[in-house]
This record gives sequence, structure tokens and C-alpha cells, in this order.
Amino acid sequence: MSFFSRNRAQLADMGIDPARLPSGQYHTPRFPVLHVGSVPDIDLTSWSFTVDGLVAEDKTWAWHEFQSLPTTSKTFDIHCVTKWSKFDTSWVGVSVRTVWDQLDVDSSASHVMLKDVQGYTTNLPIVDFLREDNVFAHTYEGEPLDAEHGWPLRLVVPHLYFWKSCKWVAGFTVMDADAPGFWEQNGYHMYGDPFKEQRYYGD
Ligand SMILES: Nc1nc2c(c(=O)[nH]1)N[C@H]1C(S)=C(S)[C@@H](COP(=O)(O)O)O[C@H]1N2
Ligand SMILES: [Mo]
Repeated sequence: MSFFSRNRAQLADMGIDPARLPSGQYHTPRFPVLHVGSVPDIDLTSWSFTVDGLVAEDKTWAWHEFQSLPTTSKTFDIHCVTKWSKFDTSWVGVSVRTVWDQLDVDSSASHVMLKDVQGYTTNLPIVDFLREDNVFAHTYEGEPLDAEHGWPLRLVVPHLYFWKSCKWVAGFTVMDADAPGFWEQNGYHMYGDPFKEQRYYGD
């Protein structure tokens, strides 16, 4: 039996529905750290979150302003394209829809490009971005995010591969067409559905 089939068989033993594990993935209780470049050194007093592009007016929140937005608690399974999945991760943060409701978005808008504080980018269709689950999270398992997992704020979009969940997120640009972000320019799939194994361009 291969590592992957043994790992999947363990789920049933643990009372977890193996259908929660997309094909080609293994589950792990660990929380691997994956990113390009280094962990940014962020100062909350100068931190800001900015939305630009196809909005009537660009909008910027300082950290204390973002902190005053209502929060929500969510628990999800997450799936990384490097084949690990982790179940029942719990997050607290601001729902993407709460942020979106404060914007005056042009009717031509179809996609967004998420940006981190250093230049990492990743693209999403607006219908996927606005799914009720999605959250700009500042808390993981009851504690502020670790620096390497995106402190002070990261996006979590659980229905797509985890590279869409931009760490150290600093805002997004509203667009009227799709465009590739960092990994999408480097061969990853434009959409990235783990249950369809949309790992690489052409999958
Ligand atoms: N800003 C930023 N966000 C990022 C990345 C990155 O390189 N920079 N890597 C992505 C990838 S490929 C993955 S798998 C997840 C990993 O999140 P984790 O380190 O919290 O497990 O972050 C995603 N978000
Ligand atoms: Mo990844």
C-alpha cells in the first residue's frame, strides 16, 4: 500500500470521512509553512489595507480601522498544492463580504488580484472571492497568526488550493478581466480547485 492510500485509510479509522480529502492529497496534523521570499517585518502603526482598481474611490484602512470591522469565526479544511491537507483549521477575522460591502464597485468588475506587503499576488474570480466562507483572518486556533503564517492578516479561501490564500495581505485590485498572479505566471492553474486537481496550467 502506498503512503497516500495508507494515509487515506487512516481517515476512516479516525472517524473522518475520506471524501474530505481531495485525490492526490494526504492529511497532516502539522501546519507546514510555504512561501516565496522571506517573512516580512511588519509594523502595525504603518500597516494599511488598500482596495483599488474598478472602485468609485480607492479605500484604505489603517490597522485600528480594520480591527473595528465586525469579525466572524470559521472552521475549514485546507488543501495545499504541494499535496498536504489539514482538517478543521479554525480562524477568526473579517469576512471578505464585510470589506466588499464598504466599496462602490463598478458593474464591469469580474476578478480581483490579492496583494501582499512585498509583491506576492494571486487572482480570483469575484464570485469565488465573495463566498460566504472567505475571511481575512488575524487569528488562528485562538491566537494571533504566527509571522510565518501571515501575521497580521491573511486571506483564507478554503475551496481553492492554499496558494490563493494570500499571507501578509495588504489589499486587492478590482479588475474587469482575469490576470495571472505570482504562481499563476509560474505554471500554476488560474483557478485551482483541489477537488478537480487543478494544480498546473492545463490540468
Ligand atoms: N504573501 C504570500 N502568501 C502566500 C504565499 C506566498 O508566497 N506569499 N504562498 C502561498 C502558498 S503556495 C501556500 S501553500 C500557503 C501556505 O500557507 P502557510 O504557510 O500558512 O501554510 O500560503 C500562500 N500564501
Ligand atoms: Mo502552496
